[in-house]
Amino acid sequence: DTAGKVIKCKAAVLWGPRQPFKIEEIEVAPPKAHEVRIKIVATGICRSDDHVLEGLMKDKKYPVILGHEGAGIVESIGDGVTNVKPGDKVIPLFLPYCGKCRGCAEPKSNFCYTLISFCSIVKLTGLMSDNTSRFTCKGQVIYNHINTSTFTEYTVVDESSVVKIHDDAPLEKVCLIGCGFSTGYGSAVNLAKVEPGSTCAVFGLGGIGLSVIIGCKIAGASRIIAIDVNSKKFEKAKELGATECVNPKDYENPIHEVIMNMTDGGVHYSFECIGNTDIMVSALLSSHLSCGTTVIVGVSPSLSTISFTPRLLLTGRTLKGGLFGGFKSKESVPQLVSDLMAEKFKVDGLLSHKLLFTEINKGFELLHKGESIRTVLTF
Ligand code: CND
Ligand code: ZN
Ligand code: ZN
Repeated sequence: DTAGKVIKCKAAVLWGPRQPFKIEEIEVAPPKAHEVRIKIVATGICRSDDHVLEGLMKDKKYPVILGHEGAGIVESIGDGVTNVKPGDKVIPLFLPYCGKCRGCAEPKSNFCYTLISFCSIVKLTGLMSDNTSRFTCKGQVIYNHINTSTFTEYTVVDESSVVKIHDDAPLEKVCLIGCGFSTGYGSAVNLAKVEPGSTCAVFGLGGIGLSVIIGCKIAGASRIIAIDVNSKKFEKAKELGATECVNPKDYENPIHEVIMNMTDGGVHYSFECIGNTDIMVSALLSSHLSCGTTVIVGVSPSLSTISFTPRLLLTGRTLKGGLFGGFKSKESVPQLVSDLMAEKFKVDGLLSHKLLFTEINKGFELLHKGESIRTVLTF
């Protein structure tokens, strides 16, 4: 029985930006009050992890254990934890849900204010709510990543950042509900509220963009235009519901002009799923000038800004964004897992590679080469 004891295990530690992950032996302290220690069973690799690897998040603290798209089994719980127990299958929630704050209380909001203490949009602490870490390696404190840190055999999270899922859930698949699938799918159905017969344009065909396509299709969109500079992504996009695929490199005029021409004046819904500020403006310019809605899903580098004339909005356009596809995480994740098990949707099309956790650097190499959609690491 490991409850109450320090666990020594393997973790992929990132000692600094633009370095390979090192598989290290780390110590994971027992969970304190209102915390949960989880044995991770599977984790996906999301581009947000790569943004930290590339050093784009300027206030990020290193060394750090990344990963926020995992699934596992509760090993032990701290005092006062009531929503999960040892042995439960769980998904860590990078977007917490405390159920008490102004954000959680608002029916239309999914932003839990707890996130601000862990990692507000401007300040990433990398620590637990008591301002300490549960991870050490070679005597050094290791920071966590948005209170999930799934690139480790064991992690500790706040009880607001974990939820129990179905006992029979296939963890190697449902880990994608921890970020990629839910973020993309929810961006279409919750944030944009795509309607039957509408036209959509999806910029960026990674795990997030392809999940937006799944959402647009389920919502009944009649045209789904998939855009990527990597044509290798088109086959999968079509398989999942894209009706047309466009590579901006094949055109001389700017991509928004191409989309405007294709759609006689713009799409109803456009989605930026890259994290590129120029493409955020392109997505806005591709939307219908009066009834178009643009959703920013991609995470831009921490200090970047966008500029465009506000007149683009005066004609009636809507510009919005959101985390985790607008889902209230703790309420929605168990339902999404059950829906997946009932085959209301599939995530198999997103799963391109499966590797051992210790092959994590290979997983990131596949992402950099544009060869993978989602690589799932197993332990
Ligand atoms: P991934 O890198 O797999 O996909 C991005 C795609 O965009 C790739 O296929 C690229 O080829 C393509 N691309 C790159 N540049 C261009 C360009 N100029 N024009 C057209 N296509 C281009 O990334 P992902 O799907 O894992 O993540 C996408 C973004 O979503 C990324 O910024 C990530 O950090 C963000 C995100 C947001 C949230 C949220 O809650 N809002 C959660 N997780 C990730
Ligand atoms: Zn993510
Ligand atoms: Zn809250």
